[in-house]
Amino acid sequence: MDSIYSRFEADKKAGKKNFVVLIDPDAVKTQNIGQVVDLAIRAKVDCFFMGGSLIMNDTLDYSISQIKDACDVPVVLFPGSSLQLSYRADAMLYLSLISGRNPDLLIGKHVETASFLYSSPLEIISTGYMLIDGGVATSVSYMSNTYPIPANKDDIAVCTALAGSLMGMKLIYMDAGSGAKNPISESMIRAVSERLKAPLIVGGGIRTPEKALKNVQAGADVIVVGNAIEKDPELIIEMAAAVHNA
Ligand code: 1GP
Repeated sequence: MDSIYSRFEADKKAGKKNFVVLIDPDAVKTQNIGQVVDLAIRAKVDCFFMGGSLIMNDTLDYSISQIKDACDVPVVLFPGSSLQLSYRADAMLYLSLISGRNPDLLIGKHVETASFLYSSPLEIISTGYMLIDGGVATSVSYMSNTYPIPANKDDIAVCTALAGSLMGMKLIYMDAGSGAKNPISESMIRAVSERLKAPLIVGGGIRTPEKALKNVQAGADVIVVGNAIEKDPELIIEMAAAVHNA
């Protein structure tokens, strides 16, 4: 199997856009995960991301197994903390919170987990994670003890993404945070994507296929949606079509 990263990279070169469904492991027991997986297969969803800013239950392995038993769609850990580790996943976004100035999330947690991850079977994908102000205080901002980049400061977003790339991060993930009131503007996505060579992931507060389409037209390579799909799983079909047909 191609690595997840090489797929993102090849798809970016080919102009093919990816659609990712974010699953909160806490929600898997309450949500109808069978329905989500069926819809994801029909919609040809490219990946599942799995994680959350704060997980209340020890259901990560269980949640990943539910998906892996039902389909071949890759599962990528999107960890909100170093407790969110499971070898049942295919890969892990190795996140550095480069929009923030919390040293723990720039190097501290990485040192703590390095020995486990270095010899793990997971594909570890170095990812510059940028939190962008989405109009409300988000769990990720509170839990990470960092300020997001102001929503109208495209220049700061561009320089942060380029700095992450120069430091060797393979992916850049711009996130307004789960349930953001305002998703990231097309202007900011365009400004970053025009300069950045690495694949650009965009998420946070995307509620409609129209916004997903505008984001990929502005240069996002990968669109991530969690909340809206949790509320209405049928949206997967239209969202994925909007992204894939862009
Ligand atoms: C959050 O980017 C993801 O980290 C998805 O956000 O849940 O608002 O879609 P939503």
